[in-house]
Amino acid sequence: MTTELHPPAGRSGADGLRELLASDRLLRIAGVHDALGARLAVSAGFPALWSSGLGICCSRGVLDCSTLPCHAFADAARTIAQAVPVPVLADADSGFGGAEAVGLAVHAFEAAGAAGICVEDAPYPKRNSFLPGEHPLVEVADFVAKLRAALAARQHASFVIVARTEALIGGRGRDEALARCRAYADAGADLVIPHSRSSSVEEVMGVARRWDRPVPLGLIPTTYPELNDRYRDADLLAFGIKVLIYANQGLRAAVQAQSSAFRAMLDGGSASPLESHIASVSQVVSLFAQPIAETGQASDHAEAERRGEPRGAEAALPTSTRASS
Ligand code: SPV
Ligand code: MG
Repeated sequence: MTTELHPPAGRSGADGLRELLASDRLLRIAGVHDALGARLAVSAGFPALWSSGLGICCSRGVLDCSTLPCHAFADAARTIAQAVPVPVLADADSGFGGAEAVGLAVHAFEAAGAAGICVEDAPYPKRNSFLPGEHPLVEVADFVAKLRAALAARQHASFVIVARTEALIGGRGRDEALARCRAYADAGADLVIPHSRSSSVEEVMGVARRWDRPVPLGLIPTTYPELNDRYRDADLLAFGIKVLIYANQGLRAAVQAQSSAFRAMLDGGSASPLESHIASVSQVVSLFAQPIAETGQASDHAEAERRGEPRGAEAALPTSTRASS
């Protein structure tokens, strides 16, 4: 266990994210929207975080439809980045406007300490990908112009620009999703995400199987959680898939746990049956009693990830029972 008080320069910023992207391991990123979620995810072993637009909006009681301004997303990313010594990839929706607005967003997120942003090819204002109804897209040339503006606005060349296409969400099919991924990779995106809300993993894999660019692909397996039951890490890497973003599983776990707890207390007229199922106050307080790097957990996990060693709970398993990768 390391005794360092602070992560080495670069590990938690854009250089750190680039280092993780360059490793030959699949990078798993957890979605969070505040410092508490960030601490929990990093303590569990996640080497990088996604600051989730959906989570940020839910935590403020608004719909994930460009309801909040860029600075609210950047402030949330700053809070998350300051809480943990790992890189934060910030959800920047559809860029908060046109090409000029996305340039300003890059400045805001860089200043907030994010390692990079993800911009999607929905128009502004956007609508959360899981809302029913129409999901229009901006023209490819317009989104490429936006991406170029984002790339040109960076103060540091290592700041990561991720392009996400909503083509599958909008029902445009795999051919268009693939064409858009190619156009965004060719325009200079560091990572390209074909987003899907199909319950079948085959929708995105139909795109990934035809991937023919050196730029890595990322997936957000929200509606197709069986991805890792169907494909080993090594298989995903062979298709060019380098990143999995578990964008909202933490949020959904919290919703479920809190709803059950609140109901149980009122139904039973007592908090007593809950006690053995919930964290103690001292556990909660101790989460923030010292910088997380002091515990060595986050940096140990990130280090293990880089060295290709097992992470988190997996490290506690006998070698023979660990998932192959
Ligand atoms: C988010 O976390 O806000 C995302 C991912 O964009 S999702 O909600 O799954 O579309
Ligand atoms: Mg989002």
